[in-house]
Amino acid sequence: PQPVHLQEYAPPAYLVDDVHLTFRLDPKATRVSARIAFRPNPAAQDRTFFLHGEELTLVSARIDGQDVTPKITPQGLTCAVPDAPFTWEAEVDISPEANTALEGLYISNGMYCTQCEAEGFRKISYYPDRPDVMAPFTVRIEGDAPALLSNGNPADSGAGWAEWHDPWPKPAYLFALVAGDLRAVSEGFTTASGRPVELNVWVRPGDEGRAGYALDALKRSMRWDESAYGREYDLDVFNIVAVDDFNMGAMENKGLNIFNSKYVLASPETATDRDFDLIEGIVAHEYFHNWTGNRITCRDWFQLCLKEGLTVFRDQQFSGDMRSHAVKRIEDVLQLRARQFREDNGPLAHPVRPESYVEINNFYTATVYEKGAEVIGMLRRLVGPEGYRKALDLYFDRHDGDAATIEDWLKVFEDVTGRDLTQFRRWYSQAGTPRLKVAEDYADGRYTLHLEQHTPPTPGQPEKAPQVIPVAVGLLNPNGDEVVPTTLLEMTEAKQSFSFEGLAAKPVPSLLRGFSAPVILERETSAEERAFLLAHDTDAFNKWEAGRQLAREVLAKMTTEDAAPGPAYLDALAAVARDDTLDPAFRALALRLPSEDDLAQALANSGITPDPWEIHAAREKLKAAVARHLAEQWPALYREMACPGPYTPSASDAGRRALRLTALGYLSRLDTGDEARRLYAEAGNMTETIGALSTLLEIGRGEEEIEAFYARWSADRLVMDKWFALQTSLAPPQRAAATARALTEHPDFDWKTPNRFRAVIGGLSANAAGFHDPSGASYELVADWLIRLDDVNPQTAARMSTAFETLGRYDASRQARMRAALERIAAKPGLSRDMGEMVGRILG
Ligand code: B3K
Ligand code: ZN
Repeated sequence: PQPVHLQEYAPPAYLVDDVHLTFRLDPKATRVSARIAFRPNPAAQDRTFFLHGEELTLVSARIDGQDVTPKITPQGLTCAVPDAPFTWEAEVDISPEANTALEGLYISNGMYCTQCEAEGFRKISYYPDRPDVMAPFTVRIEGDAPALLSNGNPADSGAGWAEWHDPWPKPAYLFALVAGDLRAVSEGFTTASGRPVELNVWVRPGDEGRAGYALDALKRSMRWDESAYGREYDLDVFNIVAVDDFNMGAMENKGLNIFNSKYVLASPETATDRDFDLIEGIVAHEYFHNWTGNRITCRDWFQLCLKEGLTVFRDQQFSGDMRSHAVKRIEDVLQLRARQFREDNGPLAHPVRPESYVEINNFYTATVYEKGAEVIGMLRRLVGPEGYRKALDLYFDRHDGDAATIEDWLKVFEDVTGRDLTQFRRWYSQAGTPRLKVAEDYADGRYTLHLEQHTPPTPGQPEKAPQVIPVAVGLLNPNGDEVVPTTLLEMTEAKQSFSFEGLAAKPVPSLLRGFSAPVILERETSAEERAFLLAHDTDAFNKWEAGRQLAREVLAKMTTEDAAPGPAYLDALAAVARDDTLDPAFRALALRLPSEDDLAQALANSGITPDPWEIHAAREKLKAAVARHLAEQWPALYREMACPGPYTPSASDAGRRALRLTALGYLSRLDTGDEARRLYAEAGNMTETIGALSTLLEIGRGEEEIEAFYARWSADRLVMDKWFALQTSLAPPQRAAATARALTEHPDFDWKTPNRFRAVIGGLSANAAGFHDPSGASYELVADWLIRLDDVNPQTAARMSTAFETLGRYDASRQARMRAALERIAAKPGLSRDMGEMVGRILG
């Protein structure tokens, strides 16, 4: 398959003024009739009339009422058309039942639903399926389901049919249809300017009791977007639907968001604090897309970060406002490093705005999303909150109704602030994580930071030019007082020095406060200095970061030199554990050790070949050492952090539970799991149940509890996903492949349901030591299943191939086995375009 290039963008030959669709629903043969008003695009050179269309059976086609015979290929059709506005009518048949790829119109658990982004609409109707063709849609659905939903406002309905009208011009990727036996949990909302809106969360009968939190989160999001960005909702209804079979988290279809049920349904008994947190964030994310994505969309898919980076940034701001900014920032950076830095430092590295792709679905990545959000955070830091708000106001004003580009986006910042963002654009075009080397000197009251930036080569980009790096710095006196509050240094050169005058003593720098840029800081310093910052830094992020660096260095030494953990680290950790002036959620994060994959990445970055089994062993040893060092603290902390009263998913209660469960984790290394077993037996909510169970699994116990859990929850799909995932992700390294294999033979392993597949196969890939079993057993198992899934659901299969993206880090034997597994995938007859591209890029 030929790649598509950003450079080749050409405006559409025809524009669409109006779309009418009629669906006569049938599992085997749904008839889709389209009436579309086309008009030649004066801005286009080309006059070829081409409509995308895949896996469609054309029944009839007419232009201005006259039958026509288009020329059909597997990708679409062409037809001779008038050189003036005309009406196109076509009927096609499609088979939702046969659609296992979950793209286009498909059936999940007896209900019809759609997923069109990025290019799924072409499996529903012949259409110019590209985001820069926007039109109002009117949709008629005929079927016998109680709920018949589409985008926009309800227009009319009767027995067995319903009509919807969406007045806001939109690209086809935002089209949606849902039909099935669904019940709405509803509430009214009045926007700031007084527009009444009906909010509905649609769930299957019986699930109504689990929809309340999503509905609440929706209301909070709507209010927040009004106050933080001045953005109001623009239709009479807002619908959210929960479906069980879904390739990703959720989808922002105009007025009809479709969600993976995992991110809608929650009750204290079935969902963990983490689930509640994710539901709030994802509901907000999809809602925020209404302005950043829908009202202003992307000109082409290369501009994906225009809507995704910005919307992630907005949902991060929202969650920070709802919960704690410090804790949210730490969690976001943990994610960024775990997923985006990992991607950016391997064969799949690509710019925030990629320049070519074979399958666009392969580019819904951590780089586009999370690094895309970081880039916006940097812009905001550079222009300040007021400049940012002004720029956004101008963006909404100037581009409402447009399919825009990154150039448009940056231009509003330039126009509002007068800044030249030419160099800043490199954040969008250069892949790879910049390294920021720091040296310093101090003499006569003058303290100088010498900064040097360097970005390693990435596929297709051997050389990198210097980027604009906002470095937020504060300086502390040796006694712990802050002598220079947070100051933003703007680095633009490859090497640059910044001085601070009038200092009485050599200060301790707190660098990159709040993680002010997505870079890897390289600075040699002592364990004592890190412990000092952990104790005294006024910047919550850097306080945590100091502890994290310390832990990483301790773990690295334990892994490579078999050293014992030093007192600087253990005592610093003890101080955090004891400090009850700190937010419990923060303490829980500070007491958590870096993950095995984080350490592997850190070792690889410093030129050492990581051995996942040694890392695992060292990390276990460190856990035991921390457990012993604070032996007296854990039982007390565990008791004190119990939440009085009934469960609430509030950030403060969740923080207490997180700290309590962290204490339990350490405690269990001293009491062989007695306390965890007690908690499992008495747990009053899923957070505690999962906390107790994972603690037991981590110390190699919990067999009885695994059985009891199954007996209690086997009828609940979402809870069973947790049961599967826990066992594969926490299996001891030697047993991981066998555990996963056994679970793939379990009667409840519905491998065609993405959530279940991800629970088992994704769980194994997330078990760093287990996945990197030196025998290659896990590589083989994952490859077997990716091959199998590829025929059924290429998108999900391709996404999961990223388990192999770290290939270059490991020893020759592991690399050879990973390669063999990948080559076996590559050799599969009829391999999908999705998987072909991924495996090709990983193999290099
Ligand atoms: N825009 C969708 C993602 C679509 C993924 C297509 N493979 C969800 C989101 O980012 O909000
Ligand atoms: Zn999004």
